Parts: sequence; structure tokens; C-alpha cells
Amino acid sequence: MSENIAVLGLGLMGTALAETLLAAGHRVTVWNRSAAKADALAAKGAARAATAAEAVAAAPLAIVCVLDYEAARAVLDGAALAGRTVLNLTNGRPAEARETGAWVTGRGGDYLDGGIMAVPQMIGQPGALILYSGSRAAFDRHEATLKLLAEPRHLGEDPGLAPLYDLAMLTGMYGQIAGFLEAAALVASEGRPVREFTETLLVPWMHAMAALKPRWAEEIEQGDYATEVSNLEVNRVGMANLVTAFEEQGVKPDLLLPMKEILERRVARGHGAEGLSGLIEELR
Ligand code: FVH
Repeated sequence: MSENIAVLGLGLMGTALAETLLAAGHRVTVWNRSAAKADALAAKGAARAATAAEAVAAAPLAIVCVLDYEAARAVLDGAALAGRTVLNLTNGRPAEARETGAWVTGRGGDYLDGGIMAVPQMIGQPGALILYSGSRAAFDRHEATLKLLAEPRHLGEDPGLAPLYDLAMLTGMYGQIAGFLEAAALVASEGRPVREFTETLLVPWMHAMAALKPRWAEEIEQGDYATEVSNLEVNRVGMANLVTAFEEQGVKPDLLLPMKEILERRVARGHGAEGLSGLIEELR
């Protein structure tokens, strides 16, 4: 069934969202601060709103996807939110989501926050995931529409949960990128083919290491870091060796150094017999 949906913010992501909804046959009203970005969507059948308030008034579901929460609040300020669902897909922090959620509900609207685990080209394609939190009733009401964009996963009524998990997932990604870059730099330091190393050795190794993480997560939940395999003292020596090797190869170990420091600190505190999951205690 065709629904009215407003999309506010037509950057790369907002445009992908609006295009996907239009392609599915929905009536989409669009607005962007720089009006010209609505041209291509209008040519594909979107209705163009002159103001953000007009866009919100046109549809029960208003999707906001702009640079940051400050911009999102500026966009929504002045719009009549009573009876509307605001879905904020702007990247932000848990505290910002909670504050914005209270602000929207204080004006009579329902609030959903979302963390997009996809790039614009993936929207509407298998593999795209969007994490949601906030009003469960609003999520249920619009779930069929949300499924068009990406696999939807609702994490709870607290609007801060989607950004919390979004940032945690990005943290995992950046850690993986850091390891990849250092490994690639080390292999390249001897003129060895980085692509072949990555495809045949590094990626399978990273998959095998990733598979251990649920077990580590259990250790963290139980606060029990006992290990029968490579303990922190073994890893401390191994990491010192690694960093020396980087220096000998003329490669900067900068992305590894914080890990080395935390390992040394934990061992110095007398926890050398623990497993690597115990390092979390140094981060709390
Ligand atoms: N692109 C991606 O891969 C990531 C995937 C994960 C989620 N992010 C987040 O999505 C938000 C939007 O990102 P984007 O890629 O669409 O970004 P841009 O193409 O740079 O478009 C930015 C839009 O924000 C508008 N805007 C900026 N400041 C204001 C403001 N003060 N008032 C109103 N609108 C504002 C901007 O408008 P304009 O410059 O065209 O007039 C664009 O519509 C973002 O949170 C990502 O982290 C994307």
C-alpha cells in the first residue's frame, strides 16, 4: 500500500533513502536546505516541499538524515510534530538521541532513532542493516516501509540504544581497519604483494579471530578472564617484539602502540596470567 513519507535532508544518504521509497511506489515529499538537491528526485516523481515544516506536515512519517543532530534540530524546529513520527537517521551520540527524543515527544510526536549500517549504494539491497530505538509502536506501524530501506532491527524503547550500538559497531570496524593497515604496511615494507597477502592469509585469519569474540564477550560479562592459552604476559612480549620489528622494517607502529601500552599496564598491575579479554578492565 502506498504511503506518504517525508524525507528531509537530501545528501548522499537522504537521496538514496528517498529514491528507494519512490521506487517502491510510495508518495515521497522531499526537502533539502539547498533546494537544487531535490531536482533529480522531483523528476522521478517526488513532491517538493518549500520548507521543512511543509514536508513534515505532508506525511505521518518524517525521515530526517542530515549532517549532525544540531542540523536535525534546526530542520525540525518550527515544524508541527504532534501526531507525526520523526525518524532521525542522522549519525549521533546516545545523549543526543535521548535529548532529541524527549524534545520530539514533548511536542506530541513519536520518536525513532536509527543507526545506518550501510553506505548509500547499499540502501534497499541485501546486506544493509538499520538499527532502531525509540517508540516500539511507531516502529511496528512503519515496519513494512522500513524493510524497504534495509533489514530493520529494533533494540528497545530508549532512543539512545541505536546510536550506542551504531558507535560500537563503528568502533569494531575502525579497530579492524587499524589492524589491516598496519599488517599491509609491514608486508609492503619488503615489496611483497599486499593484495595476495590480504586475500589468502589475512582475511581468513581475521575471520578465525573474529569467531572467538563471543567467547571473550562471555568472559567479559562474567568478569572471569582466566585463560589456558596465550596469556597477557605472553602477549606483552609478543607485542614488544612486533613493535621492534616494525621499527626495523621502517614502518610506524602508531596504531598498535595504544594496545601495547594497555597490555603493559595490565601486566604491571599483576594480571599477566589473564587472557586478552581482561584488557577491558583498563578501559573502564
Ligand atoms: N554516507 C554514508 O556512507 C553514511 C552511512 C552511515 C550514516 N551516515 C550518516 O548519514 C547522515 C547524512 O550523511 P550523507 O552521506 O547524506 O551526508 P552529505 O551527503 O554530506 O549530506 C549532508 C546533508 O545534511 C544537510 N545539512 C548539513 N547541515 C545542515 C543544516 N545546518 N541545516 C540543514 N541541513 C543541513 C545537507 O544540506 P545541504 O548542504 O545540501 O544544504 C545535506 O542534505 C550523516 O549523519 C552521516 O554520518 C552516512
